Amino acid sequence: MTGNEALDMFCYQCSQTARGTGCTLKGVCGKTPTVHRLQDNLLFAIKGIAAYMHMAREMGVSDDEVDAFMTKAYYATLTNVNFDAASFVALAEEAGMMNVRTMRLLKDTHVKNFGQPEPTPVPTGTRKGPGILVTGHNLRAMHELLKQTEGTGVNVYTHSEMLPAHGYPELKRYDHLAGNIGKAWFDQRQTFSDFTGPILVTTNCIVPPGDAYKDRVYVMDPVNVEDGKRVENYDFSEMIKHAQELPELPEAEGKVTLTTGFSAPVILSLAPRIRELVETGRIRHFFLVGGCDSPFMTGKYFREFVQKLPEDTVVLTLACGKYRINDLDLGDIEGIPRVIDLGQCNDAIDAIDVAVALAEMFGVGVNDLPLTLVVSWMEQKAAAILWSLLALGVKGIYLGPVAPAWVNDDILGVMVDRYDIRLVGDVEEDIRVMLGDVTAEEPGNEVMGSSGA
Ligand code: SF4
Ligand code: SF3
Repeated sequence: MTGNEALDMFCYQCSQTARGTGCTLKGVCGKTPTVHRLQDNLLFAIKGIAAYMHMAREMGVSDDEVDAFMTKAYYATLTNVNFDAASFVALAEEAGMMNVRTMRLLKDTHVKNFGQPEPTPVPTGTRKGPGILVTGHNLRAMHELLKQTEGTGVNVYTHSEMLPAHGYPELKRYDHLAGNIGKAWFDQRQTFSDFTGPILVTTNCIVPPGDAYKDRVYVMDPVNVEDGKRVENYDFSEMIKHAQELPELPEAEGKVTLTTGFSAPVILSLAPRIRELVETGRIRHFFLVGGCDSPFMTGKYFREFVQKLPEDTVVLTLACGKYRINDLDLGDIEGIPRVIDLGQCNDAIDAIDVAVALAEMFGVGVNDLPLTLVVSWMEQKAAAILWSLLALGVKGIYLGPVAPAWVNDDILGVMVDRYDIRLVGDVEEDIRVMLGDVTAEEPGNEVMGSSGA
């Protein structure tokens, strides 16, 4: 049992709804709870694609194939259209492939406009003077802001998912792109209160602003909060003026220097070296540890997991989940860093490219590589990425910190049987299973849904 079945379903989208309030056991129309939950699953994946396609559109890119899929998929969830559970699993896989297409479009336009990311050290302190802190994923906003702040004396800092901006040549060439402040999105009440300048929120995640800083918060489409100052048409002049009027930031050294900017081409330029290190046993296993983060205590799993990995392992990471681990100094294996930051969540396309290229180099399938994915999820972009990985045939993904609440036993059965999905459990036992030191059937290594998490 998943423990998620307190309510079998809840649907109130049509006039037939039970008692005029909601269908909770089975639809008056005949919709089953599993179909209803799979419809929600599809809607969540669509929301993720929408977020990435919105970013691509901001860069001037759109795609008829993705648009047509979105229309078809939304329509499938309308009343009295589709009662077939299996077809919703197929639609979820199709959504996964559409998300692959969307992430690639987005990556290509980022590279075309800002250059191929390259490994870049990023300070985490502040420089004396006025500053603006930028969070979210919109790299075009960062580029426009850097252009408009050039020569004004206002420094620009990155927060959360904006960290990878430091790796792009066309963005890092601005000397006043001064560093990274804070960690994942959920630290923003504290981080934004402490920061004395304006804060620009370009995409999710925003937390409703606290009184200490809400008059310094600027939002841009699609982000909105009550009374938020809006930036229109990438015109940051009001915010820059505001920065010059607010108290300066102090000269302060950060506790760590982070490194970001490991694109797929950078990693694959090291492919012959990686091959040699794997074949001589000096690299035993690769892990992808990252994804969307949440403030739950259970998120501690991911840091502890990486800390306990043996020294002959390499960790790829991405998205805001990286902040659980990117301050760890794990050194390198003969020049190959042990923690490699691939970028934002949408840069999962680079992780896919790296895995496919390594599989080709070793002459095996992706599932035969010494590679395990340990993915954290929070919002619905992560659902889209999960379906991308499943649609590409990736098996044995470990998911955490909790099982999706929309999964019931029927869906769970498919997730486990077809995709071998697992839920993260005990750190040490998980590592032993992943490294092949123990099989999953032994006690303590349960498949998804059976660990009670
Ligand atoms: Fe109920 Fe079906 Fe209408 Fe949803 S679509 S409210 S399940 S009758
Ligand atoms: Fe994080 Fe919101 Fe999703 Fe782009 S900033 S990964 S949670």
